[in-house]
Amino acid sequence: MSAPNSSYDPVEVTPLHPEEVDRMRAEALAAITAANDLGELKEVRLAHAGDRSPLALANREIGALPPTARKEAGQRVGTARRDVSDALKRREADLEAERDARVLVEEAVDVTLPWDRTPRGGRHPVTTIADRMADIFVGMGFEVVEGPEIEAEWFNFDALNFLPDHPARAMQDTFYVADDEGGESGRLLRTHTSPVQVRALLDRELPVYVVAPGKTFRTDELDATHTPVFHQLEGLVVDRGITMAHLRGAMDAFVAGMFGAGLATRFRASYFPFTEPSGEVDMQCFVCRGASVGDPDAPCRTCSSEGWIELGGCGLVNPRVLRAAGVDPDVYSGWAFGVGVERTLMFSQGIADMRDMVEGDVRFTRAYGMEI
Ligand code: FA5
Repeated sequence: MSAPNSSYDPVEVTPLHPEEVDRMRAEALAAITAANDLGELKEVRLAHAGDRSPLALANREIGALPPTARKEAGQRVGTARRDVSDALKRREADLEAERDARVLVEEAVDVTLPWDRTPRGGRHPVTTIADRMADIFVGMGFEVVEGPEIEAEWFNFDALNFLPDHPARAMQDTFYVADDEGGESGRLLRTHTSPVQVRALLDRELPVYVVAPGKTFRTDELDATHTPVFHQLEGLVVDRGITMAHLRGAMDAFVAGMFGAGLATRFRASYFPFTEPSGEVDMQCFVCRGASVGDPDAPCRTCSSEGWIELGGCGLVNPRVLRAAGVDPDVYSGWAFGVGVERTLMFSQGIADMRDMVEGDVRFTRAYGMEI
């Protein structure tokens, strides 16, 4: 029978030897202090506090000791492991604080730097004013319609009562579109927005209340008051019992909407093949309100001291146009007008030269703001 193993000495288990535990603890604390960043600290944690670390392995040996020796060895290893764990926490907090301070400096944003080196674009003032002009009619219940820029000659001229050899065709110098062999194609770049009148009448039920903004083309030379590519706003009403009085009322509302209340309008006789009678509509000058007329001491640049500004052409829709669009002129009548958008922008903003509008220099456009 063997005697109880009462002479077992725990210090003989090498990893639990006090100096050995102190050495492991000291090594761990030195490694923690030497870790320069959170990445290194992670490795140190694995090596000195992980499941396979010397102190964790020593801890496992405690179970092999006799019960009387376990307490002391357990306290020794436990204290060493707690010291290492506390040191890890402190070092981690320090390294995190260092990292945060560094990030604040390295990733600082200089809010005084220019935020966008590419200047923002904006809508061209011609587009903006065309929208504003059309919006006044939208406010009165009109619909905005469009037509093609490459148009059939029939819509641009024939349906609008421009007879084939009538000199009126020469009133609007035309870009014709050639067919594949260079011959006549029957198509052209529309010289005005009036062909949209006929398209609108053919496309929809009566009554018709429409405005048609759009691009138009004429073989005019580019100069201070002309451009070969420009814009017009067309207006058309066809309903029962429409008279010149309705046209006048619409023009008054348009002028009030664009330039403010209280400005008079006037009609002057004119000629367009597609309206009868035809007129030019003028508005009272919104700058001098007529005060500059005959007063050499107070000249007005906006109206050239004439007191009136020409808006565009207008009239009652010629019954021939109504017939071409399948509308019975004995039942229906209508009015139409056409205004130049560039000209409206010129006089409303005091622009002296139309070339500024087409040359694409952003310094011109920018002056009108970045309305989008
Ligand atoms: C016409 O084009 C008619 N269709 C207007 C009309 C519509 C009359 C409906 C009656 C009823 P006119 O050729 O006058 O008309 O041109 C109208 C406006 O377009 C002119 O007042 C002018 O402001 C503008 N315009 C004409 N040619 C040019 C051009 N080359 N450059 C810039 N604007 C132009």
